[in-house]
Amino acid sequence: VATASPALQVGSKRFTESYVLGEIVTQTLSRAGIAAEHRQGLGNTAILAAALQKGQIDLYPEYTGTIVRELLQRTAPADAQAPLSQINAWLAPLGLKAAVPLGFNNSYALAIREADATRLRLATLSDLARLAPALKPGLSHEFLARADGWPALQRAYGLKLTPGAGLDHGLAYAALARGEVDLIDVYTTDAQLARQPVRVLRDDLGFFPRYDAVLLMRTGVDERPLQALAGRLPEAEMTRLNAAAELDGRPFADVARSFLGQAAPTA
Ligand code: PBE
Repeated sequence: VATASPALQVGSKRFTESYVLGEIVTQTLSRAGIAAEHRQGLGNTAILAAALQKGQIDLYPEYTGTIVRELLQRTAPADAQAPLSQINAWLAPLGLKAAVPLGFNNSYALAIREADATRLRLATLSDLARLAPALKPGLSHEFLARADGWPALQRAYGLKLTPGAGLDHGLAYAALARGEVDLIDVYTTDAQLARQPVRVLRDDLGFFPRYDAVLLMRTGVDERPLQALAGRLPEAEMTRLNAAAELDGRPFADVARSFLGQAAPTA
């Protein structure tokens, strides 16, 4: 049996935004006088959720739709709209709770090169199904496998495309720009969306749930020192922080520090 670590263990997934948020959470705890360590980029959602339930980490940044569809495996359409109180009622038997809604939604979406979108007149995911263009999808590993990912999306829209091998999300935009693939899954707060000529196809059937960013934690963790972060990250602000880390190459800790510097003076 492992002894409880004195410092709170903050986890993050392996993509830019998760690292940035993990740093913001860790620094917020430290500034409140609570010992905290950031276990960076531990893996995908399944790995983080398992680490949390085993007590290897105490909290990590997560998204409501991911909790409902992937962790809780709730597939009913209405469940995607569940308020945090309902999500917490479902999480309680697992010894978990979600708190501190950060203020933005980061959804999955599919995107193609702007030139293809114009040439093929594609604006929505229904267009993609109806026109059945010969596009080669290059989708991220997690999206290919998730309950709210490719297989269910393909069924919902009747998409007749066959994805190739999974790729790392961090490399998807470059692969799209080079023409190695024609269709990628994106995260709507990705910094690259504003820097590259890509078109995000509208989810006209409303397949994707909301993915509001929250902090997922073990029930015993006190969220009060983190409450100051609630609503502090509108979507544009999160995208700006993602750009600082990913496009300007600033270290995650620096990005978090300058964000927190605005509101929370160092103790
Ligand atoms: N998301 C959208 C995913 C990745 C893209 C943020 C909801 C997640 O980490 O669950």
